[in-house]
Amino acid sequence: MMTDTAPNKAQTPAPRGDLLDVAIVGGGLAGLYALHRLRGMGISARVFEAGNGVGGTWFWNRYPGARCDIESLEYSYSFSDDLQQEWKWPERYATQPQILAYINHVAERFDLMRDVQLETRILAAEFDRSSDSWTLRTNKDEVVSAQFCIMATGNLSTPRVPDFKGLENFKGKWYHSGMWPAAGVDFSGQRVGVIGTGSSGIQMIPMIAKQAEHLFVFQRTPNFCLPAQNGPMEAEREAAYKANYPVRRQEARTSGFGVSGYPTPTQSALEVPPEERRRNYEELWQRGGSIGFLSCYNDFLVDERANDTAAEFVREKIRGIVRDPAVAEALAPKDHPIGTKRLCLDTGYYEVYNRDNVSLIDVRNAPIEEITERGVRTADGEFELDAIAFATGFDAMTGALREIDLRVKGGEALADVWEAGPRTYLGLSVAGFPNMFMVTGPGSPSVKSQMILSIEQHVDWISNFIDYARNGQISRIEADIDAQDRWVAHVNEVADSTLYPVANSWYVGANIPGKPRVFMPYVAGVGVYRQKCDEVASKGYEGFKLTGRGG
Ligand code: N01
Repeated sequence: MMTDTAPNKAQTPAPRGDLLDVAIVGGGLAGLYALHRLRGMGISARVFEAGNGVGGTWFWNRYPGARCDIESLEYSYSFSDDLQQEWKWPERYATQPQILAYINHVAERFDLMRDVQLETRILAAEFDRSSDSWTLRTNKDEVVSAQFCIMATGNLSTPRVPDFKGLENFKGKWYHSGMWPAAGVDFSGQRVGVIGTGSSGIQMIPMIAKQAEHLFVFQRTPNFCLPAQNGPMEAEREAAYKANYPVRRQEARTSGFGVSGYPTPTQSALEVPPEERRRNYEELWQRGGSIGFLSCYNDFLVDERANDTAAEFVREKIRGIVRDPAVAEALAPKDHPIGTKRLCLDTGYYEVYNRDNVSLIDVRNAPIEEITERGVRTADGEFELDAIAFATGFDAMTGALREIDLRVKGGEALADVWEAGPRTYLGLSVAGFPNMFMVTGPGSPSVKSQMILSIEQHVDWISNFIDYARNGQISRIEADIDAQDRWVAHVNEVADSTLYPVANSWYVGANIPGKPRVFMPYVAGVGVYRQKCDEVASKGYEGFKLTGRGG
């Protein structure tokens, strides 16, 4: 772990000529920490961010109800003890505005903004083997050169509106969860349609229902939701955490999902008497959050029979909450094992269907045929709407990278190399793309972990390499294709030993028509993964080809 570093008021390290040491693409949690870490090492680095503010996911996803599904005492940076001691989270689970305020505070506290270039989208990046450097081109036709490129472009940063016929004809207003207007939207007195019932839909639906005259929820696939049991931060809880932070953070780093307080389970759900198992699930339900369920039994995510004990518990809860039995049944997921799609955390989600102004519309059996001038037409008829909120997800994990024309001079673009799905070494690097690192790329725990912990791990690993390169006069690092092939095979083998690939989730790209079905995250756990990355580094960056200056 890096030690605490005061804001570096000293000079930004000067680039060598016009050449930056590192160009960082993306000004979210990953890009900002990378900048802080590298600058503290005397490396010249600059962040290029498309938005007009920093924050990444938490800058763009401003829909009503947006909130993190990991407790904030965990979902926060650990690199600065002063920061984690000083910052006060008002609730157990922070809202989007609270997290954005935290990120802006970090940017200010560590004096980061002077090296962040806002409203600058990187459109292309080309590596030249003769100079071992990248040339990046921005949307403003600027050209930037850097020895290394860190892609801190996020896993869920390419919002996707399905290709519905007729959207351009809609006379009302439409929005997407991932591109929500900063000024907010007032739905009072309106007939609103929400399309999509993943994490974003589930969070916005109860909020919009309170405002709208009528809310129509267009559901294709129901998801499992667990209650957050959110509430104001309890003083004792906060104090206990803060007193114990070093132990907590270390425990998280060696855990499965990157969250402390959930030891690796040793018991099978099938070994436990049904009443005891039920009591356990009930306790987890009352405690709130999803990590408890995901870590309760060792076969929860590997054995369908074990998994179904929890799935049925949640389905019963839904039947108990939703008064109309037909609606309850439509909301009860039966097509995938619980936890194999992102478990949603809700506040009042199922209860919302007891309101008179909310209707659940099944678009599995009667799909959306077109968006009309007046609303949404499904196979069952037309629903007149004043506004549509798309909560239809993202081109996850690969979308942002594939949108940039990334290539080695004279070579194939990354988008083409990944035509059949992403292939990486450790989720950090791609064979054939030297001096480029990804933060939480496909093939790393990424979205199956507490993201900030995984971001810090990757940034620290990359920064340590850059230091190693500087000291060892290394000008180029490139993943070995064989090492990459072995890593991809290992990632697949681990995934195939679980139930994850069974579900049609965005983890396998199933939400994007035509996207190759490849399970993208590494699910052996963050502790195991960290060990593997550390081993690679300690063996002189095994699996990478390093080239010295002039070599
Ligand atoms: O997106 P999703 P999301 N017709 O892809 C439906 C993170 N996140 O933005 O399942 C009709 O999960 C689609 O239906 P189906 C979190 O990691 C975190 O909600 O494909 N429906 C699905 O219901 C999360 O997993 C937080 O059948 C269509 C929905 O749209 C990830 O972001 C909050 C459709 C998309 O769900 C993505 O979540 C929010 C069509 N043509 C997000 N196309 C927290 O921290 C798609 N759908 C709490």
